[in-house]
Amino acid sequence: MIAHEQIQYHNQAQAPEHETRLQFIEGVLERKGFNPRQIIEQIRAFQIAIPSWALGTGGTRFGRFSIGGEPRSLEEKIEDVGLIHQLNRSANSISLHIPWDIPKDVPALKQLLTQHGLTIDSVNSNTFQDQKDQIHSYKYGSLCHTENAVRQQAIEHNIQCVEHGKQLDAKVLTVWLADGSNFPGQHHLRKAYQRTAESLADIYSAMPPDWTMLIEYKPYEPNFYSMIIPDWGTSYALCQYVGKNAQVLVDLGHHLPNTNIEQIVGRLMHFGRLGGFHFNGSMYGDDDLTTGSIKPFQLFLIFNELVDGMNDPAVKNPDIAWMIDASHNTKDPIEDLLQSVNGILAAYARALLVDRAALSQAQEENDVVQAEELLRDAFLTDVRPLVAEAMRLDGGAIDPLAAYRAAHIRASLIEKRGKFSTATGL
Ligand code: RM4
Ligand code: MN
Ligand code: MN
Repeated sequence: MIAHEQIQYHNQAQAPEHETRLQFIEGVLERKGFNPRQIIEQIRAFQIAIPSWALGTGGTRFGRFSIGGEPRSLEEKIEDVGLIHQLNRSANSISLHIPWDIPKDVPALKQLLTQHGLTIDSVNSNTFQDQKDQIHSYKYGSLCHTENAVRQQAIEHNIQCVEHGKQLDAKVLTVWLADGSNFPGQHHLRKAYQRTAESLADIYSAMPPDWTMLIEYKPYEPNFYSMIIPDWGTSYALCQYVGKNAQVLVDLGHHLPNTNIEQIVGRLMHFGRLGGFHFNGSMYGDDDLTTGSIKPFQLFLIFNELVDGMNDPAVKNPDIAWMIDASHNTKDPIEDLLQSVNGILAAYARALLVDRAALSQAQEENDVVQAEELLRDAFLTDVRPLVAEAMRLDGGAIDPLAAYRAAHIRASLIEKRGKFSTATGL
């Protein structure tokens, strides 16, 4: 935790510069016919979940370089997310991964969550690793496995995840499957799909009716010849097969290079099946980099599509669960998450600045240049003062990253938790 006074003290120093920049952008927007205060309110309302597994240092198969002071328990993970939320007021929930985050003292956890103003966003199952006490191995798959006993074990695990989630008032189960094959001929592709669909249907029917199942896709890794759910089309087909409370989850890093993700977003919203979003930054694939660090224009275009869909009364899409899904090999995880939240909110804010009526007219008239210019104009607007103001109004820091650094939080976490503490996760 950081003292409220510390944030206020920090904001006082930042205030003159912030005010100048804010007034300037407010003036620009007003002249264009926007209501800047309304946009700030929309930014304030946008909340992004933090995954419990992103609070420690991530590793690659070559090594792991610990930052120190990593959370050693679910309680400490909640404390870290609480700190992020205190600084930016935009991260009011946490996603759990089972078995990394099995809740033990439920009343105490609930109290801790309330104390930090947090809720549980979703529960994520893990059938991509074998656990110590596990009877059957997932080496050759989980929900798709040829042997019924292995499938049943994986189904049971997912149902257990729902049980853990219920204890903490979660209502979303996210299923990401590592299942797939590494060599041609290894899988009977159709049968493996059919077994997966049936297993997912069994999990779905065990979920309470007010729960949502999010089905995530990924084109490769850890399997490199075929993945059971490689793309949004497969996720969508599975959702339709299992039931109306199943939705597709788009993870930005789960696409092959140059995939048009904004078009996927548009399609899924059109079908009313876009239920969840995992933000990260990607250069080559599932790189799990800071959101917006590599392709900010693409992130803006994705938000442009999201905002358009969310504003259109003809679109019958459910509310979307927003989450960051990143892994930090190089940076302090908390700093990376603060950067990501700011990047996401900035992309959202820019998308709110698109003149939709003018864009629609340009599209109808096939005025290609005008349509593109309208998007570029919104994208090139410096919206950072709007994001900062949204955070400040909610009691957060004008510059959360600078406030975090000024308070020397990592040093105190290392002092408290030790140089070699390791968080469960990847
Ligand atoms: C996967 C995927 C899932 C996450 C795991 C840890 O690549 O993105 O969302 O649960 O990583
Ligand atoms: Mn993901
Ligand atoms: Mn991923």
